[in-house]
Amino acid sequence: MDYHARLDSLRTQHSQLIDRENIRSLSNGVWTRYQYPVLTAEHAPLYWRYDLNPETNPLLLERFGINGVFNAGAIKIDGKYTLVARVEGNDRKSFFAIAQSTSPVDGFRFLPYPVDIGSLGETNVYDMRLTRHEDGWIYGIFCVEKHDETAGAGDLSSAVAEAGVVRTRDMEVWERLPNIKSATQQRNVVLHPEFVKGKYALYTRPQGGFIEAGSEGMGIGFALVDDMCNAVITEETIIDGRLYHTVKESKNGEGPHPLKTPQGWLHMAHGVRGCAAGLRYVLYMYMTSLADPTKVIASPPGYVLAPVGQERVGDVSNVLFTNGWIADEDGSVYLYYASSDTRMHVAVSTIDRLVDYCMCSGSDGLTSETSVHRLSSLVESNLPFITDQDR
Ligand code: BGC
Ligand code: BMA
Repeated sequence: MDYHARLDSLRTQHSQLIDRENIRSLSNGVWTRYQYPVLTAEHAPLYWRYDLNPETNPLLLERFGINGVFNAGAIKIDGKYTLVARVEGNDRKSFFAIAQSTSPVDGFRFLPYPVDIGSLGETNVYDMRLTRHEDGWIYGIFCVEKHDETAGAGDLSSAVAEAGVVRTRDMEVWERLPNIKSATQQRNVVLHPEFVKGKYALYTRPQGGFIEAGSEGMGIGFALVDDMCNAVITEETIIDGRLYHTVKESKNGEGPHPLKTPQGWLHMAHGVRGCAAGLRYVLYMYMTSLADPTKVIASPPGYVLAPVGQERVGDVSNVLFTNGWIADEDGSVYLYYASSDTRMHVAVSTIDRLVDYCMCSGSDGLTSETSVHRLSSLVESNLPFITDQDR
């Protein structure tokens, strides 16, 4: 195929992908998934992946390969559903790029340039949580990672993770603030949208090592800091701990910032357990009190979403991860979640459904026996409603 024929065909495929209408699919009543991913590597503009000059690229070869588009922060701004995606090149380095649509479920298109947040000497950045704070700024907190210089010679995988911070008012001009200072490594740090006791409040995830939670990594923490321009974590309270034989046995981390409801703050998080296939990441929910955001008031058992179908397979298989959701004016909530470190999906719910799910699903009894009791009492209370068709 010559240059022009190949370019025509690439352009057609790209616009068909972006213009494809999404369709509602699987639902557990709590979340309804949409069938097609909302962002993939193939959504990247052709002018990112190719040098389009026929003189310098006569064979029309890819010059900047995109490995995956995932773990996006989300915000609605000027009526546009806006995702700040983690875009990872074939070279394993990731960066942030903004994709927007006037629809919450399809039509996402990348802005021409990636976000330039500068550098404080890190090797890699990823997983931005966006928070429109009551101080008037939109903050982005993300993970910055670099090699652990104290690692032994030849150990190239020990790394150090910290929380990086940027802020913006318009999603165009970004101001890089100093990384958050903490005695432990940190990933999955999220800014709470309101002041708490007059301070900025952070959800944290202290960890002993880069991968292992270690004795410091007992779960999702909560910390108050005076200043986001020089944030220092001094005291952390673990609000949602890791537990033996649960979906968050190995690790857990806050997803996007919690949503305020009359009944409490609604949280979405990821839980990780180890198994023969490696780490398995699923999504779970909980609620905290409006009066005391460190107090968990609802904690339904297990996950609310886990990888299904094609979601199970990708660059890092068996992973669902989220760091973005949008609560719309009409009470709908759009969850932007990634599967297997490869692509972004959307699922929809409503505030009412999510509160009902959290408040009315009971809690994890932590043993097989309690599961038997919980199920048996459900069957018993269902007896008057069971018809022949159900048997
Ligand atoms: C990867 C992340 C991953 C982390 C821990 C990093 O190097 O970029 O995607 O979450 O390691 O496994
Ligand atoms: C990490 C996260 C994500 C990633 C996940 C699975 O710990 O921070 O970036 O999606 O592992 O690889």
